[in-house]
Formats: sequence, C-alpha cells, structure tokens
Amino acid sequence: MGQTAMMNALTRHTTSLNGKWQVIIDPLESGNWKQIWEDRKSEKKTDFVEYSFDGSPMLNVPGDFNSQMTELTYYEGMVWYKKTFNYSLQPNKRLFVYFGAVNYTTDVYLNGVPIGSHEGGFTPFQFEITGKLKPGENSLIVRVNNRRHADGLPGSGYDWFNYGGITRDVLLIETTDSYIKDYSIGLQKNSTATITGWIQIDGSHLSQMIEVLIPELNILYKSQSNEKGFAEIKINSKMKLWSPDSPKLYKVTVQCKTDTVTDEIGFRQISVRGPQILLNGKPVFLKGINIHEEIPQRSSRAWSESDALVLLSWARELGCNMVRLIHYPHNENMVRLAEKMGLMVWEELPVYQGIEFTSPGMDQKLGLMLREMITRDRNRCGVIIWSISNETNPSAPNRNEALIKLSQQCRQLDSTRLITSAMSSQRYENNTFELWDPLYPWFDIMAINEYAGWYISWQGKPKDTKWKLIIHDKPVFVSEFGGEALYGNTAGAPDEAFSWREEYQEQIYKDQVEMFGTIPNLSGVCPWILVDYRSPVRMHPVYQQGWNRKGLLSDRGDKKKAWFVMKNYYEGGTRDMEPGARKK
Ligand code: GCB
Repeated sequence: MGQTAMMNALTRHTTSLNGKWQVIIDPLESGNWKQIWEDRKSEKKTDFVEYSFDGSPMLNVPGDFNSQMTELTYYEGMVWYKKTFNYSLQPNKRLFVYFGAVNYTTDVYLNGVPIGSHEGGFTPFQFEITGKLKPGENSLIVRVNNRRHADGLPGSGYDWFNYGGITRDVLLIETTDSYIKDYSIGLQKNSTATITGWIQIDGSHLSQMIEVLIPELNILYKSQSNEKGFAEIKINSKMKLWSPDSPKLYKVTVQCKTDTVTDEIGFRQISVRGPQILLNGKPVFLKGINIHEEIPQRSSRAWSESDALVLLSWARELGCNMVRLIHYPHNENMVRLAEKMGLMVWEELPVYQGIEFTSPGMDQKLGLMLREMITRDRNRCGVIIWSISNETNPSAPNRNEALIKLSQQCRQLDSTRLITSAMSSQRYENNTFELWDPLYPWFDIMAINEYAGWYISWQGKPKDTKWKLIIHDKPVFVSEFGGEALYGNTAGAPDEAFSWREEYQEQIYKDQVEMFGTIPNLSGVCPWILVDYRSPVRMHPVYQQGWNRKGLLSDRGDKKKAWFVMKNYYEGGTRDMEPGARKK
C-alpha cells in the first residue's frame, strides 16, 4: 500500500521525474506482467520477448494519456510507464517517490521489484525507497489502469471525461532521517486570536524540540514532541484574517533539529449560525461557480499553475468569491492559487451518483480517500467546505449509513470546516421544492442540485416558487443549476435548435435568479458550470459532440448570454435579487 503523502510535498527537497516517460499500451492486459515490470530482455535467439520499453512511444508526465495520442482518445485500460534516474543518497537521508495523482489504479516497481499500489485517481501518495536504490541507473515502472469499476470511487457511470494516466507531478523527495511528515496549523474553532494545531515527525529521532516561526507576527513558538513524534501547538496572537477581500497569507516555518519546512498559511474562521454562513464572524453569501479539472484549450486534464490561473481568472471575472471544485479533489496548484486569489474553495470526494456502498472494502476506500484529501489540504484556509458526495441515491442500500459514518469521520479529522454533500433527492411538485433527505441533519449546509427549466419544467412562475425544508434554520445552497447552449447558436437558428440556443439558456438563468429570491436561508448559489467540458455521454452530433454544453463559456472561452445574467447577479446589478438586497 502507498503511504498518505507528506504535507506540502511540492516545497520539499525534490527532484522532478516529470517529462517524457516510455510507455507500453496493454489493452488486453497481456498476462506477462512480471516480465514487463522486471523489464526482461531476451538473452538468446529463441527467447521471444514481445514487448519493450526501448523504442516504445513516449508520453508526457504530468498529463493524461487520452489527449496525447489519437489512438488513446477513448482508451480505458492498462498502460505501463517507465522512467530511469540516477540518484546518490547520502547516509542518514531518506528518499520517497511521490505521485500527485494517478488515475485510477497504480502499481509501482523499482528495479524490477514491486514497491506498492494505490487506488484512487485524485489524491497524492508516496512510497519510501530508501535502501532500494542501485548505484547508477534506477528504473521506475508504473502500471496504471483507468478502467472504470462498479465498486470504484467514482463508480462506473459519470458525466465527465475519464482521463487516465499519471496526471500530476512525480517527484523524488529527499528528507532527513527524522523529518516533519505532517502538520496542522490554523485558527482554533470559534476563535480569531488563537492558533492551534500539531506537528508529526516521522523517523528514528522522534522526541525533539520543535519551533514554529511566523516572522511577520513575531511568533517563535517552542514545544517538545513526544516519543511518538507528536507535538501540539497553541499560540495566542493577533493577525490579519484571510478573506476574499484581503487574502492574507503568512510565511510559516516549522522546524526541529533534523528538518525544516516552510509554508504560506492564512487564518480565517468559517462557521454557521442558524441559517447563515459566517466568515470571520460575518455573514457571507457564496457567489460560486462549478469547475472541472479540465483545460478546454488542450481538451485535457488541467494540472499546472498556468492552467489554474486560466480557470480561476474566469471565476474572478464572473464576480465569484467561491469555487466548487467538482467532483474530486483537484490538483494542489488549483487549491493554492484559489486561496491566493481570495476564492473560497468547496472541495469534494468522487463519491458520485451510483456508488456501490455495500461492496466489500468500500468503507475503507471511502475513509482512505477522505483522509488523503484532508491530509493534503488541511492547512489551506481557502478551503471552507468538505463535500463528501454528490447526488447519491437515497434508496441505494447502505447509502445513508455509509455517508453518515463518512461525515462523522470527516468531522473527527477536521472540525473547523463545514461539511456537506450536493443532493438531488428533492421533490418538486405544485411549484414547491421539498428538501427532505435524511442526510441533511448531518451536514452544516443543505445543498441542492436542481435543473428547473432544463431537466424539469417550471410548474409555475419562478418568483412564486415555494419551499419546504426538513430543517428550518440551516443555510441552503444551490450547488448546481443551469442548462445547455451551443455558443453561437442564437435567435436566427432553425426551430429544432431551440433548446440548444443561447437565449434558452439565458432564460433559464433569468428564471433561476428570480427563483433565488424565494429560497429561505439562501446562503449561496453555484451555476453548472464555468466552461463547456468533455463528456462522452453527451452524444448529440450537432449541439454536443461529446461536450457537456452547460458552460457559461464555450470550450474556447467565448461568453454565452447566460454569463452576463450571472455576472450581473453577482455584481449586484439585478435589482431585488442581488444577494445583499434579499429580504431575510
Ligand atoms: C448533475 C451532476 C453533474 C452533471 C450535471 C448535468 O446533476 O452533478 O455532474 O454533469 O448534472 O450536466 O446534468
């Protein structure tokens, strides 16, 4: 098994293994696995070895394989990757091979020997390879398989593109013998003047003096770690709080005799009080946008800081103060840049629609993925919400038990953020929405995905919509709404194109904005979706062509008419409907 990756991997002492990797594409899952991972070569004439990394095609890492070779466009299956490297490790140092994410299953071999496996396409993991290196050239072989599984996370059906391969950074990370593996530093719940957290050392020298330095706040805090390498921290200090208007981050150094790690950390308080969401104690309306981890210009998985800048700049331009990064944890660049830009983040597990909650081992899989997500991002003050699922079916066996347990685990791992799930279980009859899901009591926010005007018709005037809520004093958040339009398909188009027109989508947005004024406890909204994205289930040959066209932007970044309705709403121009002007 892989280990959960160390905190703040990207700023450690790293050697990148990114770049060109040799690959063997293995659609029938050849059966000669051992020969491949041992990279066996033929020794005599009659020795037939019918594969070879030498002379094989190359793929870029990070990068999904589907977008790099036409033959792999719709490929879901096995690909073997190989990279060689030289490394000389000094005594008393340790070496890890770190993967930012690989979709979906990974098996790793170093110099012909298996070193571990991982399941899950969107979270980081690492293997220690201290003592496993050879002098001279070392060979790292990675078997990746993005075949969908009914008992996977996500399961076998989803409305996005199943980009496979080594989609994020691969790094060698060198540490000292006893290194600071993990730490948690943030404001204590319900306080704006006390920093609490802990530090965890891993190695043979566990009990040490530990220091936390925040020079700008004149903080030098000292503590002693116990025999398990664990130290708690508690520091009283005044500081400038992080918020969208002022996304202040402080340089923080954590050090002990054997290691030093530096991070940028902000401090903010997020909570709910009755029907309101409070940021730093003040009510905040979440002006959100849904974003997939896809960069439409390349039709591929997004992974770099520049990809993140493109996507998040659009969110900013729309007037957002929050992004819902759906439907799986996005790469760390995305989360870190959002925080720097003052965008609050909703982060989500790939527990999407048809999950097999009763399949053996599902409990552990859910728990592990949750831990991997929180472990990576618990020091990101920009992250305000953990979403543990999207549109699971209330009547699926064991669904309620599994998600209640997951929500409890989530709260145990992190009690300082809000917990929710996006639901589509509501009833809509007689122009009345009824939010009844039995999971709502376990969450801090009642989130609802609704597609009035698209998948269901309005049953009355949007401004006359009525609401019945299972809980009366919790924030309500519209986590999805919208409809499709092909950019440029406007008023003059033939009649059968009507429902794919920009005007049709624009009208949905106008109606939704009117309807928002009727929602009790509304604490934010989040259109589906920022930009058109690839989804093979969207098969209309003229209007979709394998793209979900619900974007406010086309796949080339052109603004559709609905964009302006939303921007106007967020920037306060829609009279009576603007968040600040809504009656309580
Ligand atoms: C949803 C899902 C989202 C879909 C969207 C749609 O409810 O949560 O993943 O892609 O609807 O376009 O239908």
